[in-house]
Amino acid sequence: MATTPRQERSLHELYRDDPERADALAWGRRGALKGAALAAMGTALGAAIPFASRMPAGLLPAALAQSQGGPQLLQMEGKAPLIILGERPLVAETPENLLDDEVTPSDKMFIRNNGQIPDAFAGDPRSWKISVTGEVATPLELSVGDLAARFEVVTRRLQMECGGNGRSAFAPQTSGNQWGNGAISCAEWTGVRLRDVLRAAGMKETARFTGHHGADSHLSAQGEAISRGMRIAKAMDEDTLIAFRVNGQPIPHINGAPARLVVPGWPGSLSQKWFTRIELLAEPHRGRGMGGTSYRVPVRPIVPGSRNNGADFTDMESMPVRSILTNIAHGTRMPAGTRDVALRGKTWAGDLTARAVDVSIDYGATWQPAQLGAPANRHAWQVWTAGVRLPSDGYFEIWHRATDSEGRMQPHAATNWNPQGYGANAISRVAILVG
Ligand SMILES: Nc1nc2c(c(=O)[nH]1)N[C@H]1C(S)=C(S)[C@@H](COP(=O)(O)O)O[C@H]1N2
Ligand SMILES: [Mo]
Repeated sequence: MATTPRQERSLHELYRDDPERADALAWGRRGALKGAALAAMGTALGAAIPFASRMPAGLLPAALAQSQGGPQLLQMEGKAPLIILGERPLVAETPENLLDDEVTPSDKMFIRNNGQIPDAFAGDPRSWKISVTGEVATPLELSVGDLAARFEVVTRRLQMECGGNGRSAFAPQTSGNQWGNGAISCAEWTGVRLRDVLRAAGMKETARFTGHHGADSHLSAQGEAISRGMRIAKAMDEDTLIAFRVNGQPIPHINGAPARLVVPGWPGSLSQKWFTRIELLAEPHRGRGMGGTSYRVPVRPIVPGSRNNGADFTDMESMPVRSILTNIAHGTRMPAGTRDVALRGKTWAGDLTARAVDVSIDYGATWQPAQLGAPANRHAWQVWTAGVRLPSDGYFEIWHRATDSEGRMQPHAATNWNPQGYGANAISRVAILVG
């Protein structure tokens, strides 16, 4: 196998499109890396691969999975250089190595829009109005100022994670933004509890679901950009907030100012930005982004790549366990002779917590436990740290894998494939090169 750029790319493409054939070509039938393929890969990576004998068959080395040509970076006032995944609507991911702060600064919060970005509210933010309608005794219309005056104002560190986080791990590729693991933040949100507001409106017995509305319209200008809803139990969770400040400051416009819902641990799409109204419903909400295959996952697995109308799917609720490495970027080059490497990252698990994180430098043949911190409060992520010792210079992959409080572990590959790509929480692999 020659090592022209063209051939490196085709190995990359082959792994993506036909991993079995790529495997046969690169590794041979017994799973031993063929000499020529190893040489090709070594050249492509520019280094020896000390643990090559432990590389599982069928696995594209993480370094080759890096996107060609480098990402396009966001240039927006008040925002860090996030990775642009889409321009219309604007979608931008936070690289894992920008998520090293324990509390995510507002400029590093990812951006996910489904429609047009509304104009910034010109009035006093305290005069922004939110209404409560539907299955209530007294429909309410309250300003942000009223909310803050009438109800207890609380501050919590809360996860915000897109339902599609991790989507790029699915094979075959699904529709939707190809997120890595950076559609996550854990900022300090200030607001009132949604449940206090719903109770003040006099919820009826028949109120079993919510429907959320915001001020942004669809790209076509027809209807709302997105309008999702959830079971009433989540609306009554003490951590579900109507937030009007983040990290002690006004919310950035792009993240939903003057007020937004924060529904931590569940798909971010429930956390309505530019929030204007919540309705209480006897039946599941039917807004844009509900039903079919939207934010829904198979109850029984379907054939990857197959068509399905989602009729037997279930709404995605608590997000699955995940971990990120935040102090070393994918593709980092370290000086020759580096042996001890300190690792630091985050882990979270929707409504649950993580009970363990393990790390491996030999493609998962052996694992060692990381030290795991406690969450600052429920629905906040946890910090993990570990130290690994490398045997030599060369190409390594750092794998990290979290286990949730109910014993579920991140799988080796994304599971429960679904057409719109939700719930991919495969083990992450970060490539480093020493020397
Ligand atoms: N009004 C409105 N709210 C919205 C969206 C939107 O497009 N419009 N996107 C949702 C989705 S899919 C996600 S993941 C989160 C992202 O919030 P962020 O852009 O502040 O990170 O907002 C949610 N709330
Ligand atoms: Mo999302």
